[in-house]
Amino acid sequence: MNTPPAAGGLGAAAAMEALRVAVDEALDRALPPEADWPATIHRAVRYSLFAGGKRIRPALVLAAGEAVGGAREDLMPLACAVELVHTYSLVHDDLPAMDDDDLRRGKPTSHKVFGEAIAILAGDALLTRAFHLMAEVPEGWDATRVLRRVRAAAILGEACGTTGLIGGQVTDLESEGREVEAAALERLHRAKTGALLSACVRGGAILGGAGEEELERLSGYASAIGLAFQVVDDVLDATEDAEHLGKTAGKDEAAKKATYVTLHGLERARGMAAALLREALAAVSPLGPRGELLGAIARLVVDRRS
Ligand code: GRG
Repeated sequence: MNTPPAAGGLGAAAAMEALRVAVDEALDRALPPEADWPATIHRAVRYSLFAGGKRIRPALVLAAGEAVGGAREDLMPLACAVELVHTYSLVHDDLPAMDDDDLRRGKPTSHKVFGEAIAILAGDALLTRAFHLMAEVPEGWDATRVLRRVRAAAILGEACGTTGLIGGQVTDLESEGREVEAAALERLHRAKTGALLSACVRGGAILGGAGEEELERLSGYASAIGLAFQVVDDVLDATEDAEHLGKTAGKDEAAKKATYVTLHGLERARGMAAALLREALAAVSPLGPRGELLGAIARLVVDRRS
């Protein structure tokens, strides 16, 4: 895509990889071992969680929190919680009653491997563990740290709810086979995809102790990448194959779904993604070097191929 040149290059890639490893280790510690009773559900939860996601959402939590001076220890529970929530949404979205998909993260979907009932319960378990984890406040924390944790949990809860993920999904289901206007499509995606991405950035910033001005700046960044993420997803669905995507390709066209590509055409959709990237980069540029990782993640969102 026609995006501004990257700064940070290999340094940013190495930083992202280090975040991914740290998050995977924390997720592993946060979940019961596979063999623990009842083993089937622990296997199903771990199967989807460790199937190879890009970990963009946890990276956003850590990058936003550290940009405003937060400590990794304070940020990691939310970083894990957002990945647990995201994985739950993928497992449920793939169910026969929703998108009915066979492939996710390059592997057979949860219901194909474990059956529908266990896949539903695995999604429920992932969502429940996310908020359980947020509530596990260590002894001895002062009121400020506890309050920040509660605020971040509330932001995550709102993003999961009827005006966020769930609302977006309901609107998506109701839009199938209908004409959708550009404004309605944007609203749908700001809820379905943008709300969780925004909760990652804003929640991370709050945990890191951001002031009002920093929070507003980071919210602008979050809003731009939230929408860019979905525009790029639509472009990828129209242009990439299943091998690259790790999920079924061309589903939008097959389902006659309104997307940024069907509404605006491929080139304009690519142009929109590039403009949103510029907006995101402009929002974090006053943070200087502290905002570099956020800039790198915005590039990753727009330049990704899966
Ligand atoms: C509550 C069932 C339910 C659904 C909520 C978020 C959502 C709605 C459904 C998930 C499926 C979907 C198509 C979401 C749109 C956002 C998107 C493209 C998700 C894929 O995110 P990536 O690319 O995936 O970050 P990885 O596998 O890398 O983590």
